[in-house]
Amino acid sequence: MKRSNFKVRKKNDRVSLTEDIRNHVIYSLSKEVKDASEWDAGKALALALRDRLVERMIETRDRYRRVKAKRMYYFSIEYLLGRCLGNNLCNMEILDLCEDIFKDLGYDLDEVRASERDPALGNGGLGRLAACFLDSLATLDLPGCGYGIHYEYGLFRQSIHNGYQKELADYWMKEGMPLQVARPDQSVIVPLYGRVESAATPSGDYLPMWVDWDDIIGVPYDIPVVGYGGKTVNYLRLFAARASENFDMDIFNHGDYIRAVQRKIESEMVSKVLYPTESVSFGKELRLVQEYFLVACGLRDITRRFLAQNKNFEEFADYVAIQLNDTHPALTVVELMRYLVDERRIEWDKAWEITRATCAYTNHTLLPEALELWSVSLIEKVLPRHLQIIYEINSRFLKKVESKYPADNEKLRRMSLICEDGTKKVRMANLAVVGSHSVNGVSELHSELVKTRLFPDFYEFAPQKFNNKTNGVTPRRWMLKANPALAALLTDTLGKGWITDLNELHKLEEHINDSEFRARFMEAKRTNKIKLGNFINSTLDINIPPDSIFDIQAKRIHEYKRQLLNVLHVIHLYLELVDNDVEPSCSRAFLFAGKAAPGYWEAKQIIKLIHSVAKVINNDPRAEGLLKVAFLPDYRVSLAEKIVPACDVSEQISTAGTEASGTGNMKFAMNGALTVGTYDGANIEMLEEVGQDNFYLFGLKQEEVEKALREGSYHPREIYNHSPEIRQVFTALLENRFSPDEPDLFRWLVDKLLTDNEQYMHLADFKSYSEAQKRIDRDYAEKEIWAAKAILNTARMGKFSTDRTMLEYAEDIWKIKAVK
Ligand code: 26W
Repeated sequence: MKRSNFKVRKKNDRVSLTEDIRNHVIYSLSKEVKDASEWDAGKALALALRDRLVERMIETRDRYRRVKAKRMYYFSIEYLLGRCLGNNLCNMEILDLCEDIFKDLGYDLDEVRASERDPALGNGGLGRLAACFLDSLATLDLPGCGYGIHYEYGLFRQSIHNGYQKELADYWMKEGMPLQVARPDQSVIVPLYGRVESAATPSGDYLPMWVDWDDIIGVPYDIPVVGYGGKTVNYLRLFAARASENFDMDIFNHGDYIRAVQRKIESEMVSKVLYPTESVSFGKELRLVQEYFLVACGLRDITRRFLAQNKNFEEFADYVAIQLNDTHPALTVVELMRYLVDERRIEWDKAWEITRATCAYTNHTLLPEALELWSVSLIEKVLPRHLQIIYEINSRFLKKVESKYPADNEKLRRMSLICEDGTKKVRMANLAVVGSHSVNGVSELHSELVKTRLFPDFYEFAPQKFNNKTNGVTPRRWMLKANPALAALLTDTLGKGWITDLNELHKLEEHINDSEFRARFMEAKRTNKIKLGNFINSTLDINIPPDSIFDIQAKRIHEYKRQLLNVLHVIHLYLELVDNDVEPSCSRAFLFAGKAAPGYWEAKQIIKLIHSVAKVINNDPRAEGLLKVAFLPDYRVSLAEKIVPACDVSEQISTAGTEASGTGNMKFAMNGALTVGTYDGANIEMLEEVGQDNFYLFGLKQEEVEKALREGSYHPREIYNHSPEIRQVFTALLENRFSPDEPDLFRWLVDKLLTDNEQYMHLADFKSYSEAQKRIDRDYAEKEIWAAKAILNTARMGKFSTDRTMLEYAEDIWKIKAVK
């Protein structure tokens, strides 16, 4: 490997940037400067930015190579990036300058930024977390890059018709993606299907041969990831599937050339579309192929890079760490074993040691229906050699278990990688646990439940593997970029340190009693509320007074997240007002946003319910100035950036023991919202930071939920019988007050919530939820008290920066170091 010492040449001053923008208009877009539209100028700016990012990416790579740095590769089937232009300019610290330059050229950079499509290559929390991690890794100069799939279609766009969700295709690259760099020269070949032929080495050892496989090409596209300050630029490498030029010779020889080509082209389906479901395992062949495609491309890329610097695979784990983002890339364990054993001819035990030292696994969900199982017959068809290896891993593992617990067949059955009830299936979570040296959950509570509820046998067997890494979010996107009004006040008050050391926010506490500071803080909030109010007014024609409480629940629609509990309470407030003449003491706007998985009927009905309730309340003059309800369609990162800064009350109301962590909760709180929330996920740790007085806690605790459901002692009908409030709400629903044209539309939900042992225990928490809401009304009415609480929330959110999270992973799991 030749040593190089690459120098960054492009400057970030006004003259150089303006010159480069002009040059790109001419040489990249082939236009005269006078003919360039605003959109052309935006594209030219993106290209000028890309020049700078690419230079720094090369410099960063050089720097890592010079010290032979150990690198971390984040394997994730999803990345929810959000818009890139503004974020990159922000991290390069040239956003204001570029706004100025655009003004001089007669354009509006804000409009250009607003026209960028969100790359939505993810569903929700897990994908967004991955994107925040990448930002922090680069900001901390840590050698860590992302690997994923270059989906042609991202998560569907949501449109609403008559209150119902409709899905639209998301062809996110319609206008191109100027920041990405294609790297066809680094393409890799991925084999699939075929069969295994047994053979033997000359010395008589078993030598399996994977033959007659079909192949797909993986073409990498790099998206530069710039850290704050612009020094380190890592990358997110996304692989697109391309047909190889090898035909299926059988078909070809039969003279059917077109069909042979067609077969090839179908292989490009692999990276066509992101699966839009986040809580059920689907068992579809295409998804399995996607998962393998990611793993195979990623590992080929990593081993090529490793071999360029080092030939000794015994040292592999000294240079490579792979983090499995949930079980979707769990085949990494098997593919790495196949590579080491079959291709590098390393003996099994050594290969196993290397594999386990390399891989680490993060679990992101407690819902049993979301745990991945793949049928043995499907794996055998798609990856015949891998199935053999899975069986071998399993039999060696079970021998170890058996020697520790002789004759405990039940235990063996539970810990096996193969589930034998019904058709045989591979348990991907067991595979990920067995093949990793570290297994972590994403909040304190979740990590405890990973040990006790999900993997108790594995925890008993190897307790040292299990650990917690509480999630975070990046303050660069979620404060600096999304909330310029607050960011300016923070920088004015504390200097710029908070941007890269969020614990600096603690110093705000000194200013809580300063009435001028309080006024400025609440003024920033008001600015953001007015902005969001205008947006809602112009898009939905709903008028929201800026002085009302902005109460927001924005997240995927799922029964466990209990949007229903929120709606029931809204209905309750409305009925109090119109039937019982009790006015709420504060005006409130209840805002909802979120997508439902296309096949999730209940979630789609919940969206309909919210719209139906909104229609009645917003059109009732008696509720004018007191209650408003709005559903903001097409929730995505760019919409979240508008919503989050404007929030007063953040709804984090999942049934205790169901939300692994939550990260929206953190975004809202750092921007000065107060949380009404259950004792669940990272809410608990947020509460610990801000204290009981600054968090509206309600509801059953996880142990209480678990106990009731285990014993079958939850009888919602008894609660209903004793609660005039709930009866009034249900009666209104059954009398079709919110569905006058569609009788019985919401009967299902009354029935469901009244069913014994209803899984998410909505009614059990109704009363304490409603009391927490009353406390909010009381506190909000005292402007000064509320301001102090809001400031304290921002001041105490330092822990929830992904900078902290990444440093913990780097030190405890990956053993990687910053390369400055
Ligand atoms: C197999 C289908 C499938 C797809 C995605 C099952 C499960 C998932 C994800 C694990 C769901 C997910 O996004 N989990 C969320 O991860 C966040 C980041 O750690 C947490 O903050 C959320 O609480 C958790 O729901």
